[in-house]
Amino acid sequence: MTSMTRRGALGAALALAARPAAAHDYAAGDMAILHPWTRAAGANGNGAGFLGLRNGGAQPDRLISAATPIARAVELHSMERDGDVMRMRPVRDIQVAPGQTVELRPGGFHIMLIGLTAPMQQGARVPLTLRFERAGEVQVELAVEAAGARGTGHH
Ligand SMILES: [Cu+2]
Repeated sequence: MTSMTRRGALGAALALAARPAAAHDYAAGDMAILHPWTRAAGANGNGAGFLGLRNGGAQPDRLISAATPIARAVELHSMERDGDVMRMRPVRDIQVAPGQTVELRPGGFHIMLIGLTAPMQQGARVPLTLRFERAGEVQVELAVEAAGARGTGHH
């Protein structure tokens, strides 16, 4: 039952494929979500979602979870240098102070997509639900960039 539901959502996601990788932004309450993107990846691997979070409100807010139908699990991660290696660690939340913009980007905070149930192909869009403590829930789409992309040049 669950896998059928998942497949249905995935079909809808892939139908949105092949749009140009233009900047695209979303809003939830006072929180702006700036150009969500990810890298092309094969099924059964892992992926990472990147985006900007701009808190235009007067209160602090935090990203507390994310979900997508195309991964078995989703975690919020930080990445820090530990000697010669970069290590990822799950974090409980990603805080955004009033007036602040926090960038989730390669080498830093990211949304870890664990166990992809389908490939993410360059040019496609992948649905992602973000949940904020104050701003609530918002549905966005990750634009799938090339496998080795370091950024999109939009920020
Ligand atoms: Cu990670």
